[in-house]
Parts: sequence; C-alpha cells; structure tokens
Amino acid sequence: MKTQVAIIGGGPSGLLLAQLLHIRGVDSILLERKNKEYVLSRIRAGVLEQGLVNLMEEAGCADRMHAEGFLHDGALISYGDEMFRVDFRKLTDTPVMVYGQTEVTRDLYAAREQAGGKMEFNVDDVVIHDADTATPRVTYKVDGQERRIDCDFVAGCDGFHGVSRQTIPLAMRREYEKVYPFGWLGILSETPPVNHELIYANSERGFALCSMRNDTLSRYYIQCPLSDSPANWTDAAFWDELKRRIPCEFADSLVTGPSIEKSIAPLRSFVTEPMRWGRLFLCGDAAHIVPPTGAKGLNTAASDVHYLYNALRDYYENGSEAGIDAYSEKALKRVWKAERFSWWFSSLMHRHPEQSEFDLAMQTAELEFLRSSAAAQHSMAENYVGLPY
Ligand code: RFL
Ligand code: PHB
Repeated sequence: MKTQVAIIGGGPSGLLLAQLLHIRGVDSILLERKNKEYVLSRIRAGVLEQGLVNLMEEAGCADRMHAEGFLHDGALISYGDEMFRVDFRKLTDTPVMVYGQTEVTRDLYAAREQAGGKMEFNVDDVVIHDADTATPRVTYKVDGQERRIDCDFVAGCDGFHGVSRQTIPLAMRREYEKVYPFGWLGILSETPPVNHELIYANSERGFALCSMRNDTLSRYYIQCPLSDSPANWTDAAFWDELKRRIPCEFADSLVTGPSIEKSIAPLRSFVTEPMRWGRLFLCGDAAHIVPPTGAKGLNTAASDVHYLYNALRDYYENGSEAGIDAYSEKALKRVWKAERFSWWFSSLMHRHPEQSEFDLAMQTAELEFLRSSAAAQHSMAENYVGLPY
C-alpha cells in the first residue's frame, strides 16, 4: 500500500492528526495495535484546553463536544482548613472544557469512519524502516500476514509504550525522566459530581481530586502508594478515604455509589529529544509524559498535532520544509513548559513519603502564597487554561 502519511497509533493524537490531514486533502493510513472498543474503554483525560477545542472544530468534530461538554470558569484548591478558588475566566478570559478523552476519541473515530479513512486494527510487529531517507516504509502483521506501507512521512502517535520512539537510534536520543513515589487510584461512578467545578485537595492524608464527566458521571482520584492495587480498595473504603481528604462541606454532601471503573495510574514526567528523526515525527505520549495533576497530557499531545499538521500542510501545499524542520524545536518548547507546570502542581499538591518538616513548611508557604497572591493565581490560571501554541 502507498500513502502520504503513515500514522502509528489510534489514540487521540493519531486520530486527530489523520482527520486534520484529511480535511486538507492529505492521505493517511492509521495503524492501531488494539481495537476501537479497547481504545474507547480507557478512562483518561477530562479537561480540554481551548487549543484542543479549536483543533476539534477545525477537524469538524466539535458539535457533540459543544452540546454535551461543560465550560468551567475556575477550580477549587484546598489544603489544611483553607480553600480558595482560582477564577480562570476572570484572570485569563478563558475557560476550560470538561469533556472526556473517551468522547473526544469516539467523535474522532466517527469522523474517520464517515470519511472512509483507512485504519487497520489489531496490528502486530510494527517496524518503521528507512525513516532517515526520503522513502520510509512501515511493515506490520495482521492475522499473521505481513503487510507494507510506503509513505512520505511516519507520525509516531503510539503512546509511551509504542515502537516509534525506540526507532530513533539511542545515540541520537536524549531522555529525561522523573518517577514520582506514588500513584493515583481513580474511580468512575454514576453519581452527580460533588461540585460544579473541580476540587484539587492537599490533605495530610494525601492528595485527592474531584472531577467529572457530566451531570451524572463523576471521576474521583486519591493519591496512593505505588505498591497499592485496586483490589485492595472496596468502593466503601475509597469513599471513606476521599471524604477524609476533601473539605467537610463537600464530604458531607458527596453522593456515593458503585464504581464502574477503578484503576491505579503511576505518575511520571518524561521527555525525549528530539521529536523528529528524518521523516519520523513523534507526537503526544510517544514523546512525553506528564503527571496528571493539571490535566496537561492530552492537551500537550494536541499542541504537537497542531505543529505537525501545519508543518505537513505547508509541505504539501507550498512545498516548504521549513515547518518540518522546525517541528521538534517548536513542539518541545511548549512541552517543557507543560512539564514544568505539571511537575510544580504535582509537587504542590501531594504528600511525599520522604517529605521533611522543612519541605512540608515550604509546601504550605507556597499554597498560602497561591491563595493570597493575584500574581501567583494569574500564573497558575495561565498555565491551567493552556499556554498559547
Ligand atoms: P495514547 O492515548 O496512549 O494512544 C496511543 C495509541 O497507540 C497504540 N499503540 C500502537 N499502535 C500500533 N502499533 C504499536 N506498536 C502501538 N503501540 C501502541 C495504543 O494502543 C494506543 O491506542 O497516546 P496519545 O494519542 O498520544 O494520547 C495521549 C493521552 O492519551 C494522554 O496524554 C492523556 O490521557 C493523559 N491524561 C490527561 N491528559 C489531559 O490532557 N487531561 C487530563 O485530564 C488527563 N487525565 C491522563 C489523565 C492520563 C491518565 N492515565 C491513566 C495515564 C488521567 C489519567 C488517569
Ligand atoms: C480527570 O477528570 O480525569 C482529570 C481532571 C483533572 C486532572 C486530571 C484528571 O488534573
């Protein structure tokens, strides 16, 4: 088979790129290791920056998001007996959109299917060949049968555990990593959210987050040891622990119910440089990971897609390689800022196993500063709603 852009990975990055390229008449084939149902069963992000909302509009996939998503103007932060609200809209004139990654992905799959986009599922043994030449190709297997795609470019949108990043020779790659000594235990429950906006809580028992997907579907997280397992937590034990970590007024009004999903996510900061090798471009989690505090993972994947899509468009429409040559540097500049914010917000909100009295006092002072300083809140809001592309 022949195509212009071979896309490895059918998560949000790969799908969004495929759909945007399609709108501009650029042909792609997308390869996904799992099937659509599996991708849609992964419960992940919930907060979208305006930049991603704009891209979904450009991709022609924003109608359901605008009808069913919720615009949030701010979020609550609690610590000790204190609680304050950061008003994103007042500080930056920009809200965030609460609409699940699952729904974003569902809308993108629907659009790709409607457009007759070429997608192959359940692919194995994906290998990217000759990415450092003008004629790259991708081989893979479906049902044990070997197939081959000849293409102009390869987009590596295959997440943290994919093959694309590993294709770049080690000698040319530099990796930066920080693994946090705790995880998030998350549940999804068919209960009304405890508050109309998100609550980020730093309690002496550890971090908690109250989030949501819609009026009747809530998403809650609590910080847990890395050694923990969802099987150790009954629903009742989860609700009890959550209530101990959030302000009383919310603990008292929290509506509990059976969980419909329960999982633990480790927290990691990771960046690989460069994000391009020859005609292979890394996009999203394939190139970088952030801890989920601050909701930057999907949003940073979206900014990569924006830069890559515009670079490829410039190549096909104007014959210019300037965008392609600038891709890695442009994307990484924004990635590092999102890494900084996610690291800062994670450090601020979690209890660390090795935290000294001094570290704790610094954390409290930082929270106190954020509560009382308009400048500090402005900085947080600017990052939370998303830095410009
Ligand atoms: P994905 O979503 O991992 O998709 C990659 C796809 O590639 C496939 N794949 C392969 N396909 C073919 N061949 C191979 N060899 C392949 N290897 C892998 C995989 O099956 C998969 O379908 O990466 P992508 O598209 O870059 O998207 C990134 C986002 O999924 C991720 O950044 C976010 O989910 C992170 N994240 C959040 N981001 C936000 O912006 N806001 C949030 O509120 C937010 N909350 C979260 C999160 C991530 C979480 N977890 C579990 C990691 C909350 C959680 C709990
Ligand atoms: C979520 O709803 O899953 C969510 C929201 C905000 C975050 C992280 C995750 O910072």
